[in-house]
Amino acid sequence: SPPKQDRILEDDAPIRPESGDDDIVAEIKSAILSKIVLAAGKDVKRANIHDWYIAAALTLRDRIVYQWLQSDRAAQRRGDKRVYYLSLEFLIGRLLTDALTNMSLMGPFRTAVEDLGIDFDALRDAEPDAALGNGGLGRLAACFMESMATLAIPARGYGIRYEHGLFRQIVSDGWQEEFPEQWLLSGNPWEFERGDVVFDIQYGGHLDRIEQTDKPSRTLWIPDETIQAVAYDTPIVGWRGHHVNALRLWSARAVDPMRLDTFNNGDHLGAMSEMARAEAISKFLYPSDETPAGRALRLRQEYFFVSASLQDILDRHLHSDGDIRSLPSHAAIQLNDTHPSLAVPELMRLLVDKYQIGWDDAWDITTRTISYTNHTLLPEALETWQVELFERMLPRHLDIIYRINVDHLAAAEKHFGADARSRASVSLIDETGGRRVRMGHLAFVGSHRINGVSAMHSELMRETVFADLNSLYPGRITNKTNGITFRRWLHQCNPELTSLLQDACGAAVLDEPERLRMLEPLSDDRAFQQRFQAVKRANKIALAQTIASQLGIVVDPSALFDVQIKRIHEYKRQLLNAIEAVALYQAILANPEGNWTPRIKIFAGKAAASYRQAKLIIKFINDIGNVINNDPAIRDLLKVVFIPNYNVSAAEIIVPASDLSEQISTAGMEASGTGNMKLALNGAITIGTLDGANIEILEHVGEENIFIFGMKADEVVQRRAMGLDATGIISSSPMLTGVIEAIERGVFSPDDPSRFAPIAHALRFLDHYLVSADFEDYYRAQRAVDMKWHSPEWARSSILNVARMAWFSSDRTIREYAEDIWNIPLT
Ligand code: B1H
Repeated sequence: SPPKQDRILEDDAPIRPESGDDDIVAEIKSAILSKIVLAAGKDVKRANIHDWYIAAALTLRDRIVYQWLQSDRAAQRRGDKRVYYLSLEFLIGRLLTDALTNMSLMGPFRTAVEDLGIDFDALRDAEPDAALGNGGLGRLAACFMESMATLAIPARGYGIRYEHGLFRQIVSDGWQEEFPEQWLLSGNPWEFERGDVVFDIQYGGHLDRIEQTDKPSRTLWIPDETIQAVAYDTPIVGWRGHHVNALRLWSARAVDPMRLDTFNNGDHLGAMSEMARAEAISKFLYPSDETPAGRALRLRQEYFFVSASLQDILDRHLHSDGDIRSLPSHAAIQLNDTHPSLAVPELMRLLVDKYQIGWDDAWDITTRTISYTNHTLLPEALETWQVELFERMLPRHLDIIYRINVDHLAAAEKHFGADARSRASVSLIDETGGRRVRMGHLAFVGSHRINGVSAMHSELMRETVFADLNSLYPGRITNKTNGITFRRWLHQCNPELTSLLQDACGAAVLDEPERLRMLEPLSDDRAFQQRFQAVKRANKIALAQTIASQLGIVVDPSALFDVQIKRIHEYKRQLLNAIEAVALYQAILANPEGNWTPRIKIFAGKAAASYRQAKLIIKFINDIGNVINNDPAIRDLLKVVFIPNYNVSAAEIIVPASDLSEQISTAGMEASGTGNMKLALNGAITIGTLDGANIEILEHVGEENIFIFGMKADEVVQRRAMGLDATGIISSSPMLTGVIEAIERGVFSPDDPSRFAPIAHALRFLDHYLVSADFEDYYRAQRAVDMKWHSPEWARSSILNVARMAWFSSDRTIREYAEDIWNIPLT
């Protein structure tokens, strides 16, 4: 019976009305049917698969909402400290299966849906991916949101509700083409539009100084443009459904047309273009991974979501506490890379200009509240903004940054003395070649903790990009090695393996991943190995079917599935993998009777639309595939497959079906990697360099259970110092010579023999990523892979990888953030 009307507003009134129906399947069925009729306004007889998906999602959402409000009420009552995770990217993928597993409702929903005569898998596939991110950085934010909910940390994610997520990749004649992505086209059943949570965001204009007698002068910002941010909330359910947090995404819109002068002046067309300019802010995710776009619209996006989020955080804090100064005890703001660095001057602006707090107190509040995660040290990836652009768009913020810099440089002068080089290197303004605001420095100075994402990366932060800042503020840099949520990357994507693990380690393995250790004694057990391999084989058959239906290529599930899935980037060295395929192809042709290991090389990943060399590498992979796959002399010993439109949902199919995980970045360049963790957790053995979290994977799985090759980070630095020419290396490697000459002869591009000249040229003369330099050692490691594949050692190592990956759970990562950065006690 529903709660009585007079109790409904009381504090301890139940949130969820009691249901009299015990038969949960029947209840779900009838709820889904009424959603089709009442929410979609459709006759059940006319409903299509998408309608059924929406109805199922809304039915599930109803149940989540009760948990959600309960979680919020409890945190409110306890006065808990909250985490605010600011990120321009949340690469969530689909939510239905995620929410179903975490609500422990997968079984009943599947039954209910199939009882209604609907194919559950088709219904699940009707959900579009929420692709609001580029790659690892965005996916990490999604894993963290799930882990924070699982650990019942009161947290909120803040980002942008992009109308178009990451572009859809179509491969046409081997070339990547980009098409707009339309995830919102048929409605989004997960979100709640908060028409009452709207903030003004202002840009441009000028500053007025107000001199005050016996008080410091005040600065007034008179902006010349106002737009609005509207909140949309999506619930994020933790494991077992105990706790639910919100992801709050902002959508941009023009202010009420009544407030537009242009409209009132009768300039309706002008008003329209003003509205379009406002709405442009949340239209597109910038598709550049690692290389900041550097466009004015990007800076507008950054300020838009930072300002809306901070206004929201301060409103909420004041509402519940009443004292703005207690912010650091109630809020931890985590900046996901430098993209939200404007949080530092924006928080200062709100505290000083709006709440009239003195500068020094405001600075203390700011630095105790904010912390920053760095995700890359690549020089081209470090975000900076031209001072002129900054000043035009955000004059007050530039003014505040200058003021922060004054105190900061004074401290630097005290610390470094007359050393001008050190002072210039820590300044928030880069003065070398046009003045630019350094967003990484800004985030560093405004934070009490700065973290890297793997042990090696954090160490390189201390030694390279942030060396001087580290000496000025020692102890601020800490390491938080990335993790992945096991709910999505094991339980949901690999249910067969999960039930085998439950058999072997007990059902509690779902809650305590450390129990995976119990697999160790089973790793030599022939019967267990066979069950383990049967699961892998079933997953490979499923992937083979996807490949056959998408690409018309037949692959043998008993071949070794060799997988490289990630954004296409020169430093990730898909090219090294591809030229190894060419070398292998030539070796098989030269010795057809050799004892070759049948291999399927599987590639997937998107290239930034403007990244020419990366797009050429995609074409190269497709073209060598065309030649190799269709050469009868190869007799299916080697195939090269490029799966288009890599996204979270594709990963969920590929990861469980992989035997070999390619993690072959140039040492020192991949901050962490997280795909490496997903693949190892699902039993793929890594072939990799000593880079990022590969090093920690090696430490956990042991050197007999991973294939390590290539130059180490310090050797890379030394080698580059000797020049980028690889002529000597190539002449001492007949195999590499053969590969490059075949590329140059147009063996893989007979219709356009010079197509891959830029690739051959880079291999010969511009070996910045050490593809040529590492080739021989990589080829050697790959032959060790072949050897092991034919022995029982493969199954053993594969099982031991699963057994030893528990530490890479993002629950562990989040616990470390909570303890060392957020100061949030965990029960
Ligand atoms: C990572 C990025 C990134 N590092 C700029 N940096 C972007 C930088 O749109 N932009 O301007 C977008 C993304 N992404 C990745 O973060 C690292 O390369 C991985 O090694 C790491 O695992 C991941 C998560 O920490």
